[in-house]
Amino acid sequence: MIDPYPTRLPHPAAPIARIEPTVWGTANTGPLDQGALDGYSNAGHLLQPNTVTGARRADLDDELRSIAASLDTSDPRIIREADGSIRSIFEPHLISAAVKQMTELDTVLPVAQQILGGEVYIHQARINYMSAFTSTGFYWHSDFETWHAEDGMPTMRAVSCVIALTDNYPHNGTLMTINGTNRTFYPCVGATPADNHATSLAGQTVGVPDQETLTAAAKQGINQFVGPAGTGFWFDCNTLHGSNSNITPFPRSNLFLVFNSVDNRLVEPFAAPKPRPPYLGAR
Ligand code: 6CS
Ligand code: FE
Repeated sequence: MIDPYPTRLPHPAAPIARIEPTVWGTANTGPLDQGALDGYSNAGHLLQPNTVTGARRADLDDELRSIAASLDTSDPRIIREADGSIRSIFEPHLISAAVKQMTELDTVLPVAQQILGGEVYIHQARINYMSAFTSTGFYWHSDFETWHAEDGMPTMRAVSCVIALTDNYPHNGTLMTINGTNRTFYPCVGATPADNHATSLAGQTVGVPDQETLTAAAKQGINQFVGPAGTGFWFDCNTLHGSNSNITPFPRSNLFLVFNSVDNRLVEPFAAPKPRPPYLGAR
């Protein structure tokens, strides 16, 4: 298969204009109206208040603690900060029935199907805990760049649905996206080390855009995901995003559900020695 988005190169390469649409469906194939679809296509993200409400929203806090407690401390799906606190847990939808139900809400699954233009499956799911006081952020990156290089995701036909599990403020490690970056692929320099995910999930150094690229891209504006627990936030697989550290007393825990089109199934990695484990890229 010809690689449309070469990355992890030995030398810098020019940005590549996105080949595929950002929105694959239409206004009459799901709950989002034309304005919402156009906004998502232009900005690369879309805020959806009240994605999880009522009783389901109320028991989210309990779920956060019970998921962590239900795993063996050496479970590879638990990613820890340097101080040992939990940074992320992968596959929460296979661990918790409450999280599994969120993947099927009317405010979630039909939106993913509409954006991706058909049947979808969960490529990856995780809870980023962004604990109080000492949690560290995520440097700027495109998820698709990693999923293409390390998981073998062929094209840009995937979307992340973020559900705030705690209140997201501007000051507690908020998720930031750079407007419009869904429409440009930024090749990165540096080959993928073997078993890169053993370190990349606690601090990504490979597959990050250079500062010249970020300076130019940021001129389009940096958006912060802010909202109470239960708020939803959709962003395209290729949208550049990152988050600051959280030194406040308020944890910023978010559930990330990554939907991939069934017509975009993973093949061999485009720039890595071998595929990553299924809890990072479902096969
Ligand atoms: O490597 C990955 O798949 C993960 N890394 C980041 C920083 N975002 C997407 C995903 O969780
Ligand atoms: Fe990411």
